[in-house]
Amino acid sequence: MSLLEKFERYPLTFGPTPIEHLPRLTEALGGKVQIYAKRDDCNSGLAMGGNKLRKLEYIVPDAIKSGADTLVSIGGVQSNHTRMVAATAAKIGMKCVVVQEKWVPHFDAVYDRVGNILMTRLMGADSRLVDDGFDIGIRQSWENAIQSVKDAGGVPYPIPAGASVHKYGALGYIGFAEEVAAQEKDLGFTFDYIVVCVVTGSTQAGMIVGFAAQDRAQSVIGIDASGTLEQTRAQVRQIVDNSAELVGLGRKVRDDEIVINPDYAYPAYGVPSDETNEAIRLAARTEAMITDPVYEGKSMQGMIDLTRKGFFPEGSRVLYAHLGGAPALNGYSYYYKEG
Ligand code: 5PA
Repeated sequence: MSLLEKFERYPLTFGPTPIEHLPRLTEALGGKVQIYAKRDDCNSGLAMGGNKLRKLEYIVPDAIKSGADTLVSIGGVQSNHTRMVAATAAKIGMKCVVVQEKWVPHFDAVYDRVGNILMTRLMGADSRLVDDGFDIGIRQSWENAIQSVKDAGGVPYPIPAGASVHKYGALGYIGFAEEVAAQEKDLGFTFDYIVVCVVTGSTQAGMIVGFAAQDRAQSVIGIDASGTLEQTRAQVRQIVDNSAELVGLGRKVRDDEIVINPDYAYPAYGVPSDETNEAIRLAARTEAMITDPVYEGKSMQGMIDLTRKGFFPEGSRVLYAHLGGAPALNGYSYYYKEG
């Protein structure tokens, strides 16, 4: 039985996302560990999709019920999340205000004109650039934006960074775990590990709760891309606890079931290392699978490095959760001018 039965879902995605084998990447990494990807990056027709839509599907019914007319959220200049909130607002006929903070010390000339922010503006969102730096917590700039909607006579519906500390923020990725289990039945095998990028936390937290119900939460390997490990870990812990309670998991998730690897977040949030860029190139050249320098490139780097190091025992099947994010590449064109 699904843990999500009692929750309303407003469809924004195509439905279950495909799982595909990545034979050329598998081969390039030595062939001893079979690499697969679950393509949440291809999950919707709304503005190129991605992980936030899975989360937002469980938030929209509450937003509609609240009588709000404006979704208000926050992220960095090249936030995928704010793009997805803008897309959702357009789709459900609400207005949208998004605060875009300077989370990344990055100076490509068109960084604030292309990719995510371009699409966000195109979909009619009121995108407000502010100077504050990176922080996954609750932000004054977001609270000011919520107040500004009220001052103008509107009814805001607040969605925190990455939709993570929202009460329903992790439900979508509890659904992901159930979806994987159903797909495994058809495939005739189970995955030994799931690799996922973690920053604001509700993607991995949802997976942990969902896979805890299948007693295999510790097979979810979070690859930190925040560079603020303690804060991210504490936020994952809190979302896991709240969500486990909300869905009636029936037990407390143990600390050892929350696995976050900090080794690939360097040099900083939003800045790719040479190794990140090599990982992005390898996935692109073997599988035409496009990953970004902020999130998925780092989890790709982590998966590649862990495979090469022998972290996954021979014969393991590893599922890379591809959460989207490719539009941000446009803001990083200087890195890839020669491929
Ligand atoms: C993001 C997040 P969580 O924030 O749920 O941990 O997910 C990390 C993540 N992959 C992984 C992609 C493509 C992401 O966009 N993005 C944020 C954004 O503002 O876009 C919330 C930070």
